[in-house]
Amino acid sequence: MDTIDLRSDTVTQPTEEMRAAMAAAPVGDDVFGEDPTVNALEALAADMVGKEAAVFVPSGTMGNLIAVMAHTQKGDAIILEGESHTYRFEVGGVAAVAGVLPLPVAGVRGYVPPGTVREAVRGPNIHIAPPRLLCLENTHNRSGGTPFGPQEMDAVTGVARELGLAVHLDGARIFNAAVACGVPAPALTRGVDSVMFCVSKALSAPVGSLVCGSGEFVARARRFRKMVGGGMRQAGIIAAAGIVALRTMVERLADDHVNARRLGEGLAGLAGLRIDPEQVRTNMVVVELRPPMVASELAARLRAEGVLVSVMGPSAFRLVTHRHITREMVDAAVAAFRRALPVSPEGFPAAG
Ligand code: TLP
Repeated sequence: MDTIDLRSDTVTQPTEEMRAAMAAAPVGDDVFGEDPTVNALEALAADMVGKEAAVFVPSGTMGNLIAVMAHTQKGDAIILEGESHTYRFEVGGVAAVAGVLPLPVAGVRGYVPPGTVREAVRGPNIHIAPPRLLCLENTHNRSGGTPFGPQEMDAVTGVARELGLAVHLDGARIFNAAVACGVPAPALTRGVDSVMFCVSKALSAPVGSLVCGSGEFVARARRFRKMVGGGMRQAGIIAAAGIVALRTMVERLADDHVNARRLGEGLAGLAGLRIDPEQVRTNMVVVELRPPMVASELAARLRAEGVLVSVMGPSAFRLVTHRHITREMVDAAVAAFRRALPVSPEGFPAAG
């Protein structure tokens, strides 16, 4: 039985073309700016999101952190959505390392409405940490991979600009958003000062993310990358896979979105699960369980059926489609759910 791994798109393996490019990559010392493959990836990345420059980092977490550091000074405040990855899942780095005060605000399926930004900005007032930066996330992970289109992005970034805030976008999956909205990525990033995106997620590269923005911003971010230990040497070995990822893996994301919708529709038909397939717009499906079902218990039963999922809380989990998940595997996963679910939801054992 082949495992159907729906935990994340981070599990994708490099393609043969990536492995060949890695083996053949010309390299140099990237801390000296001398790795031609890293330089090529950075130029390509900046171009693909319509920015002047980019810096290659080992992870999305480091990318968001150094972007915040490059936009702020210690004691500043940053506004971010309360379910955002940066607020909830990056080990509190913005507080612990960047030394800024996170001001979480309530989003609507992960979107920060312009009025909410206005309400969050107070001052000038001697008592408060001055808000300098707004952090956005597109697609929004916790709300099930929700993409935000150009109009939504322009509305919120326009207000931020009016209020004198810089804007950083956690665009870990920005190409999923672009493909889902049917627009080129720069239509989603034109209003932001910086954007981080990952080549290591659905684009299938083994390692790496890019932080993109103006030349001056990226020079500052590059210093902070060095400060937090992200200066790599012959990093062209991994950058080579990133170039192949950007050239060959973006268009196919549409297949993952079709498969996620199919998965959502299949699961919506099962008793005990709560899903709105209309909300499945990229490669994620968030499944809520009706009580008394317990997510960890159902996840264990699914594991026994060869299906891996990510538990998001006591009564929710997340399924992510990606390059290794075929339409047949989607149907097999739905069948596994049918077997793993109790005959009636009440029959499901509570957490012991
Ligand atoms: N997300 C991972 C886990 O950390 C949850 C996943 O499986 O989805 N921004 C967003 C929106 C992300 O989803 C992630 C990773 C990151 C940043 C951090 O990227 P990495 O894992 O490269 O540090």
